[in-house]
Amino acid sequence: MKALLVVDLQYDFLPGGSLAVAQGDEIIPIINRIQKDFDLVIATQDWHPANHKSFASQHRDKNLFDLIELNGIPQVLWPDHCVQGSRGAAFTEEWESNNVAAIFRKGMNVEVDSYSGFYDNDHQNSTGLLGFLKDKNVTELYLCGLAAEFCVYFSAKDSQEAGIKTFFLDFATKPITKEGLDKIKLEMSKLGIVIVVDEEELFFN
Ligand code: VGL
Ligand code: ZN
Repeated sequence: MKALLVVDLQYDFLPGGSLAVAQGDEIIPIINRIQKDFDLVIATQDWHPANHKSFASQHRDKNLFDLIELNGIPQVLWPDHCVQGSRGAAFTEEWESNNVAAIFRKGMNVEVDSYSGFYDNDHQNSTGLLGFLKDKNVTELYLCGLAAEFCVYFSAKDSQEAGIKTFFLDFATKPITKEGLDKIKLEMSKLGIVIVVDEEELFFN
């Protein structure tokens, strides 16, 4: 089974959102088009309590995008985003998401961030995504969505490390920074993750 994992296609990561990824909206029509070619479409949703400790607003004397240590692990301090139940946390209505079979929410523990759709950043808590993929006999996972070098990358890494053949859909993701994207592409190549540059390459590799 080939599954498409659509990562965090939420208003806060799109232009106008609190943690907007530049040109993030350009991938929506691409995802709408390619998702029809998969046996299964699933999604992740960043879903934070309002007092989540990844928010700079929860720390005195800290600035946006400062790098701190949170319970022993490196943490970038983000603007408040994807607060549970807020409009910013909702999936964009431009995404045709009716055929999404399951949604895995993450980042719900105030003490630890969760970039990957599989585990919290400390790898202690699982979302159940891996068990779901195994139950569905998914052998190939294709990843798209936002942001490329955070939630898409860490999800791809966990997928590949779990023994699933993993594909990073470069044409259906956008990064927060180009430097960040270049760095993770190198990491992914080392891990054996396939980087699919063009839509035309899908299912020809
Ligand atoms: C993300 C930063 C914080 C993402 C989520 O979806 O890539 N990035 N929370
Ligand atoms: Zn987040």
